[in-house]
Amino acid sequence: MQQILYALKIGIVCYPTFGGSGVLATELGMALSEKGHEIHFISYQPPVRLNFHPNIYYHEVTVQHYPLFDFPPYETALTSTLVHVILSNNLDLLHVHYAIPHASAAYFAREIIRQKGKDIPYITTLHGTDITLVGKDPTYAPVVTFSINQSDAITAVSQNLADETYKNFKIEKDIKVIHNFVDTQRFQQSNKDHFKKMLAPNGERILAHVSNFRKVKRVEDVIKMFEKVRQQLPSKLLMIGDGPERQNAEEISRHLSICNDIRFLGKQEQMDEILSIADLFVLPSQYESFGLSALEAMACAVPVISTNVGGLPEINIHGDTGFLSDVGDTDAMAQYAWEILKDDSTLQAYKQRALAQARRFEKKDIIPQYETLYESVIAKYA
Ligand code: GMT
Repeated sequence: MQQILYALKIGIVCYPTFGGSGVLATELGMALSEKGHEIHFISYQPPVRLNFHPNIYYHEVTVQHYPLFDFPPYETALTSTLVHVILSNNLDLLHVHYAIPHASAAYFAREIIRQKGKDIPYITTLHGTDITLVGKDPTYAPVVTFSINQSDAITAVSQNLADETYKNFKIEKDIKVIHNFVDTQRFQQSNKDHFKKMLAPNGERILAHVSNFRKVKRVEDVIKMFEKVRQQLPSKLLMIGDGPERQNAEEISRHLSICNDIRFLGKQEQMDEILSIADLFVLPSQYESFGLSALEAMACAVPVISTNVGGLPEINIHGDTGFLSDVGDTDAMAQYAWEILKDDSTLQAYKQRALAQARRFEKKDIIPQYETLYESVIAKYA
């Protein structure tokens, strides 16, 4: 990747778990560190995808427990950690991913630091449920609105999410759309034929789903559409990830007597290897601000069947890289799966187009957009 003119010291606040916002924040931090920036991750656990790099630091937020606290004050602990990290490392900028509670903690930290005679801007990147599900709930909305508006810059991971934010909150600033990205060097199709033969010994097609198995992902629909697909085509399904809906999905697959063709793999780190053996990726979500998992699948040359909601139409092109269907329409999803999987030459064409589309969201093209934004925000404080 192209090297930079001057290195910044950037604090990145994110969730450390398998959720898309944490994954994106971690990939961004690692890419920036490779370009020479000094990156300080601040979270309550090391982010799952975080690898060692000399330019990367990790600061853990520790919450003190006390018998009075039914709800330990994470936001206060995070704010205090931010103050310590900013001052002791002389950070130039904070970049928080997922508004709740990171944007309000950043706001509070900025104000505390200001009292000490130092200025530090913060940028908030909106990821999805911080706006569409959780953020607009009256329990959180006033604080979310205030802390987004106070940000020195706001970004959203898709045009749809920017539009939803304007619709649901009184936003007084410009929201810059910076799409999520994929590292096509790491996420690429590799030869894993030996795995494929073990999982699909008779040449069955392999479908895959990756998520955190929350309600919004509608994992039940993956099982329902798969039941229809396997009536037309010998096929297997890989269910990757874990979350509240996993048990329900397993029960449905037993009830439909198709559990022998479905593997629940739990949380996995070598996603590129698993995606390398997939023929089709299925993402039937109720809402998806972007669908990073679908983009990673496309980078491994896997076409996608997704719903037509949120930012999904910005990455999955109907009839080209896969298909879009209405939420819950598992008949249409199964029909579209047949369209893609019916013969090898059709499948190959979809695979090539999915890969070409993923290359439009290349890491090396998106990272400079963040760097330009950082520089413009810091320049305002100079
Ligand atoms: O619910 C999730 O999928 C996790 C969530 C998160 O913030 O951790 O993901 C959101 O951010 C991802 C990265 O920007 C997007 O790719 C996902 O589409 C988005 N999820 C939703 O909007 C439901």
